[in-house]
Amino acid sequence: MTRGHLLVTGFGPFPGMPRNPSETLARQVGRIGRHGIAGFPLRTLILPTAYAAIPEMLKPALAERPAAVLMIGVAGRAKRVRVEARAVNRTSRLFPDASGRMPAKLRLDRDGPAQRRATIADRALVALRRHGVAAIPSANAGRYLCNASYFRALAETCPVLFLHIPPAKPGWRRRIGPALKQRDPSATLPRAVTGVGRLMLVAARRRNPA
Ligand code: PCA
Repeated sequence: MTRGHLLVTGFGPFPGMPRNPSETLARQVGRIGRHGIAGFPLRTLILPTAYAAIPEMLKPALAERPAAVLMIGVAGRAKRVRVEARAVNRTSRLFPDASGRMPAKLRLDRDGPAQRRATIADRALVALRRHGVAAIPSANAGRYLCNASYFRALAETCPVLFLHIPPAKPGWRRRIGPALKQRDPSATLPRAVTGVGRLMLVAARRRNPA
């Protein structure tokens, strides 16, 4: 039996977002963790922003039994990194996906619960802030692909968390002391998110000692 891995997901472009910074960030985290994090290997998956990607790509990736799943998406109007505490069993028929399709139904899963909650959001918020990122808690991941993917991933028993990032960089930086200021600011967010991955893996190991 494998001990699992950290699955880090980002999204590709979608209408109104020709370049998705969540893809860049997921790849940066992948590079930082290329030799493993907390003894676990890391896998990066960039999902097309399309409803079909959930059964075709996310579901098979979850079937590989990751030890933890860290998901990243962009929120067009966010000024801060948002730690998403839950996903709802809802979608919207207002916004077509990257393939021009709308979801078939307003409920994501006919037999699923109204919402699914993350167990690790509070700790992740603390870790991000400690790394110099002005993150805020959120209970609304939207009604689009991020919420839909998160809702599916939260059906797994391992730690799962979704981070929404702002499209532009400056907003996520905290007002920080001189020591942190000396660091390369563009490295702050990838390092902080890698730190969240680490704490998820530690939590996974505690839940499920090998
Ligand atoms: N953001 C969108 C989908 C893909 C992404 O990066 C969302 O918030 O649903």
